[in-house]
Amino acid sequence: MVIVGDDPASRVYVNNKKKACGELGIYSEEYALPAETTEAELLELVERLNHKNDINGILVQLPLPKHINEETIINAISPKKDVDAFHPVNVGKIMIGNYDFVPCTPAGVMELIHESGISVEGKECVVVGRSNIVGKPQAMMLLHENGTVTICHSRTKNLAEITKKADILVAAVGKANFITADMVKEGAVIIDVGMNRLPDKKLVGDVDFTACEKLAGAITPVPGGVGPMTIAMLMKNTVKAAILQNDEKGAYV
Ligand code: L34
Repeated sequence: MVIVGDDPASRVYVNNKKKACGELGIYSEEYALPAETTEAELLELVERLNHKNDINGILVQLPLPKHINEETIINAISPKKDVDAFHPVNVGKIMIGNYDFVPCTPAGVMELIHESGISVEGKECVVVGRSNIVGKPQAMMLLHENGTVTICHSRTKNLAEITKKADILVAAVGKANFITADMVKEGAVIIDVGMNRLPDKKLVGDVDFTACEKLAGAITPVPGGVGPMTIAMLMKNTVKAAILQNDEKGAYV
């Protein structure tokens, strides 16, 4: 795990990831670099980790400081060690539907859906948000399970009209209380990917939980919903990376 700078939210997430590794018996190293770290220095570290034999997975926590180009860094991570599934090679595989690494947050959402006994097939699925980390891969994963998928974003007209049709609604916007009860169909499955810190330090998602809970068929809370699932999926990818890399060396047959 590589963390650059001192964003308090990133600190919490990385600590949670470290803790999960410890609980599962996965060896982990943390590289906490100062905010002034240059892109060249970070690239050098990534390159070193690419070649480090006792490391099977590399995760560079986002966001990075503004002077570092995130795409440049992601492109430098070996696709075989890319446990976030952010490298273009892995993103491409997700698009095709034949992939080694699941994108952690969208996969966590899918796991919640499956574990709740909900089928995606033929459902109206609406994803609000089109980020490379969540919105886009989320839409793909719902599509692979035969959902009818709509992606909404900041330029979408008549947003509420579209979200109101959703059987499965995934909110990944980054704005507290963005999804209100009047935007939701009765009985809908509402999955809240948002992670917003209010001025009073309270952590909330993108969904007005109290109001939407009354309507929803199923709903995820924040905290204690998608966040911990993201970490669980990261652990899954890390184990997979280790198995694949050991396979290559002929250790597993
Ligand atoms: N490279 N950067 C990279 N990979 C990722 O997968 C992430 N993400 C997102 C931000 N940047 C990243 C995460 O890890 C978001 N994210 C993440 C991970 C864990 C939690 C939240 C976001 C989490 O543990 N949430 C807890 C509460 C945490 C708190 O108290 O602040 C929860 O219960 O939702």
